[in-house]
Amino acid sequence: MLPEGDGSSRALLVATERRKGQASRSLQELAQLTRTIGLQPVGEILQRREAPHQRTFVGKGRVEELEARVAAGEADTLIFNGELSPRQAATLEERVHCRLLDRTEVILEVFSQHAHTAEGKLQVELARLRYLLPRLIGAGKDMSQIAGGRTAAGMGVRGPGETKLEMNRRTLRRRMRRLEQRLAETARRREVERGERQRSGLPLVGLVGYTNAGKSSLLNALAGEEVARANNRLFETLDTSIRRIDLGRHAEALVSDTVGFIDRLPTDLIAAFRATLEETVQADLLVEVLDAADPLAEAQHETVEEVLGDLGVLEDTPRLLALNKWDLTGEQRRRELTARFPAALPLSALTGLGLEELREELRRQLGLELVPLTLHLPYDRLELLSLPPGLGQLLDTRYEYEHVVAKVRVHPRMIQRLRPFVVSE
Ligand SMILES: Nc1nc2c(ncn2[C@@H]2O[C@H](COP(=O)(O)OP(=O)(O)OP(=O)(O)O)[C@@H](O)[C@H]2O)c(=O)[nH]1
Ligand SMILES: [Mg+2]
Repeated sequence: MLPEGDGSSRALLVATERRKGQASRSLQELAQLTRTIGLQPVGEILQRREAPHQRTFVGKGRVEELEARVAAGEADTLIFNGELSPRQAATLEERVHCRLLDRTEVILEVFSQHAHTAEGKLQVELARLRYLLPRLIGAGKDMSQIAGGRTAAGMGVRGPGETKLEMNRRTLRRRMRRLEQRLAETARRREVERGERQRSGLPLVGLVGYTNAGKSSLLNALAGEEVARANNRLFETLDTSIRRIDLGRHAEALVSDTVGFIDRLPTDLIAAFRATLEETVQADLLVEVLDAADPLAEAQHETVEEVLGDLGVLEDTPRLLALNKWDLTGEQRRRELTARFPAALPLSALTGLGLEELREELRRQLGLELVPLTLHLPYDRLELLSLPPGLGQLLDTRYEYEHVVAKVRVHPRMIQRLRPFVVSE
């Protein structure tokens, strides 16, 4: 494990960029991720080049600089803003004698610190092992260290031979199969729960968005109570929580909150979290929560689109864009965002601005606007008056000799069933 939050470990961030300024946002994000796992970013080494160097990520001169700065005690950890190939990791480990992490490992570490449920923990461990397997270079490590990531000092020193390495790989693969089986069991449980949800007849709205955009805050604001932990940390939420939400005018929907996305989300993580995310992407409608106060909101929107595409979200799933944290934006930025996203809803989970409009838009897009009807119901069909919650509402009844005159407001999908008894719409 990495040291917890004391900030005593000093990290140098290492990045390459093709054009000047291109990596600046991504480096800021890396610094934030670094602090999230309890390390202190103390400096950056940025090299302009077409692509990371094949063996050493940065060029020869920069590697020498890294060696010198580490030797001078400036930092005890190097964090690379990309994914180190097994070969790069091995070469760098021979050259620079300190702990090396790449962006993927940092994100994996954040995830593992934030995984609270059994399923979340299994998913993170599986993602870690998938990352580790091709990088295992066979020093005689015990499995607990291996599962902790390629972070233990001295790891990467070539081991006594292939046999030990093969044995480690086998053990790792066995553990991965075990994890996959257990995840498959939780997936079956989910399937059952999903069935129950479908029987409730309520539509499912999935909140998606970049990490820290305010998804959990929005769910809490809609629910009117704290149902999901919201925090100014990246990847605060890793599990899916679903709540029944009152959309006003007697309409209801289930709303789910889930793990946030980030630029270059490691593919192993997407794979491991597929079950959790699938729940969301099968929603009847997706609300993309965008942090309007972030100067790079547009880029984050692109990332979210990409990840949704990777997850196989259907083009025809209705989408709604919510420009959250509107309370933090200035006039100029508001104009820019409204011009760029004309159909989006400005809102603030914090102040409640725009929530009524969001509810109304959800009702409209989900077809939950209730339709008023007058019915003449025969006495042997009175059970039809027990309208499922969220799907209808009984306004008035008058008992007459041959039938009951009932005034109702119902969801469009109830109309078919009531059709034979409708006298006026
Ligand atoms: N000013 C302001 N702050 C907000 C608003 N919505 C959320 N925040 C803050 O933004 C931070 C992130 O909010 P979360 O709700 O945890 O974000 P999230 O999208 O669930 O993040 P992850 O679970 O990490 O992906 C918290 O500190 C919130 O208090 C808003 O409308 N206005
Ligand atoms: Mg959250």
